[in-house]
Amino acid sequence: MSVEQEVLALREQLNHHNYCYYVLDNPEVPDAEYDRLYQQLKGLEKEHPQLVTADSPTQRVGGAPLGAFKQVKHEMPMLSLDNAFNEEDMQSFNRRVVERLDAPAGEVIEYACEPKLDGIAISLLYEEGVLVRGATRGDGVSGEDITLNVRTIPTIPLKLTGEGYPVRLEVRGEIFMPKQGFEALNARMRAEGGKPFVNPRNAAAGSLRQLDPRLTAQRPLELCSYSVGIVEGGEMPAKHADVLRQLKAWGFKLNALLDVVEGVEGCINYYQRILEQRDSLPYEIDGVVFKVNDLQQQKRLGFISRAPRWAIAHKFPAQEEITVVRDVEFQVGRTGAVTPVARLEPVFVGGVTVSNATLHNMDEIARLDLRIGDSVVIRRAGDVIPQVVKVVTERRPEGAEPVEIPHRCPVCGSDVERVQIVKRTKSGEQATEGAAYRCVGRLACQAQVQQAIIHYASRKALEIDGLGEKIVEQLVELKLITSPADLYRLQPEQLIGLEGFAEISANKLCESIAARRQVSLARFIYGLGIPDVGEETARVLASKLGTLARIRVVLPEILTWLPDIGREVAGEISHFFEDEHNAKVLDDLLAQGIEFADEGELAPDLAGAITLAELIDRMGISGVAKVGAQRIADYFGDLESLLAADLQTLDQVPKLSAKAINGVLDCLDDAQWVERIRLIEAQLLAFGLHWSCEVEQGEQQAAPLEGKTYVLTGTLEQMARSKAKAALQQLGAKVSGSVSKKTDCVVAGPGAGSKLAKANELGIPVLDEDQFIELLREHSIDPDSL
Ligand code: D41
Repeated sequence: MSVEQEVLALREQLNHHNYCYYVLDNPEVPDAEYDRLYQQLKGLEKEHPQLVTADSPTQRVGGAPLGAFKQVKHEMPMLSLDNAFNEEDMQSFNRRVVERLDAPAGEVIEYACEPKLDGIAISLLYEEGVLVRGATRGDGVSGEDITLNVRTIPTIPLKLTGEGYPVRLEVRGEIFMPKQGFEALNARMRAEGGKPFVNPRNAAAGSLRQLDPRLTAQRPLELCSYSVGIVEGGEMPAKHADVLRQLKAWGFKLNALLDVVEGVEGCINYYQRILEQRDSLPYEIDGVVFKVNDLQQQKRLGFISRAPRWAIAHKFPAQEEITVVRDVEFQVGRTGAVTPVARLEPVFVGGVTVSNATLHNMDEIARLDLRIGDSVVIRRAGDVIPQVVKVVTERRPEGAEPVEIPHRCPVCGSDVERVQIVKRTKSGEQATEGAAYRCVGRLACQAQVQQAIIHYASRKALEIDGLGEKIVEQLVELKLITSPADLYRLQPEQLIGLEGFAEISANKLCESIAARRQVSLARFIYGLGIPDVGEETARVLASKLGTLARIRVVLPEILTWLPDIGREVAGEISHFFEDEHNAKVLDDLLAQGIEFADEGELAPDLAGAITLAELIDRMGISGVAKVGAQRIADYFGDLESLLAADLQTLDQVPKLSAKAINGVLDCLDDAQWVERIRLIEAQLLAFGLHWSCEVEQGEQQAAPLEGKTYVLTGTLEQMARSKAKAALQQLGAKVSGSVSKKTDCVVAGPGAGSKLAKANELGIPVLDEDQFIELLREHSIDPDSL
């Protein structure tokens, strides 16, 4: 096969796999196979640059960044869509269609139905099946040339597949960003200190407007085609839905919700069906579009001004509306977090009337530049809490007051303190998420007591039947309870007479509280309301550590061994249990007879996962990451040997960088650090764990020197030190860099110094080189073969 043929064959395969992946949602080969073919093609194209064509799958991202987009005039104007907002509008649309077509009485019109994606309308021009131009719809008459950007979108074919496509074909569609990609993009923007996008539509628009196509390529964009414009030198099907299906055969993704219905009833039915699915769809839609399916009929209907008479968009209730912020108030949560809430002029958005919206924290207010009296855009998508997405600064009234954090808690009057929220990214560096404020009032703060008890009694925690928010509010208000432990002391007489309580209901509540003295450890931990500890983390703590006693004392470093517990969460957990007030409440709860049905041992997988290398990795030694930690652990074998290390011994750790050696030495000099690591080891021992577990996992179980620790010192004359070490390891011995009580034997060559002296001092057996070689021979190792 010639190189040309090979290149063509690779392109054909890659295009085929792309089609299976993006259009059919059914990949034929694993990603690795695709990557292999792709790299192969890239390699050939590099060797033979004359064979590179614009429609090659390798050429999606290319071209120098532009200075500005060129204007392009659409050969056929891109029409706009009329809107219907209710059933009545739909009925009159249908009536107009029927009358214009002069359809015989009783004949129903066939409509194609599509979701109306919330994105950016574009035009794609294909000549001889090759994408030659992509442009925005603009005002429908002319738009911007965004060819380089649309080429980066994987669901847009650079070359049409199959056959029978017209010589010139213009495909029109909507470019959108799926919800998941949008959330991920915004998370990335926030982490990088950038301004997040208000909604997926703005994110799609912003991504397409990048002058550097390499930036567009990093954005999760997709295309959904909805019609064709220019068709020259070829035929298209006679029905709209079939046109879209034909486009699928040529390489465009077909929306799975496309349907064909009979008459306006069918349309109204479709509208309801899609509305119900709206929140669960992976992309945002703002309505559905109905089109007369028969293209012949479409032609007869024509259009008025810019909109076709044969199509209409039936809009869903808006998810964004404008309203006015009357005030900003501060709420106090169960952990004392003081968070701002916007009190709004009531507004109907996303299907409900909204009068409050969360503002998260003070940084969010600063980012929005929100003042009291401002007009704001409120967004309520799906079931999420309404958000303030932006301030309409143009409508700001004169003298609008900025929002200030109160110095005193609005509930209890205690001081409000500022705490920095620090989030760690995957790569380990810290990103400041912003400033949070906390009321220091604790027990004195009714809001905190109340929220803590509501949480304790809630369904996912202790699940105390009949103890709802309203009742807790009353009990706290009347000072009948000030902590979850007080619940168990409540007497029916205290309840009788409270709103909604008579004798029977009072007895019943006390009984259901008493019945919850027996609880699973996980529910109880969750119920404590430790910041950042949700159900899943509570389950992990309970199942891995087994007992409340261990959970109460576990060191944060050890917590980070547990799945999904990072340093912040570990810190929150330790902080919670160290707190005196929390300790009192906890003791009180236990004194009230709380019992755990399921306390047990430390999880065996946790015991197996804890290694010296991982401990070293967690000790924050500068210059030492995972690999370095492993090397240090392999060399020293136990903590005592590491703590006894000096520059000389560290220098012998294979491949340990100078920076890492210095980092270790600094730590060894730091009494606090040494104390900390000893404390951790002591706790691990108390939990019944020891480093020996990492050796037991090895394969050398039957090895003759298993469990023995050897130290090599001085110069060996008959073999290299590395070979001596390898031989010992082969026999199952650990080779350590320093002599301690745990050393079993020292091999000393000429020039041995302090280590030999120490061995003699501790009474440890010492072998010279000849005796060492004898030992190897005894165990069938030929020193000459090493
Ligand atoms: O999903 C959409 N946003 C969508 C937009 C759609 N499914 N169909 C559409 N059909 C048309 C006509 C009937 C004019 C071919 C459209 C649009 N137009 C459209 N999008 C933006 C302006 C017009």
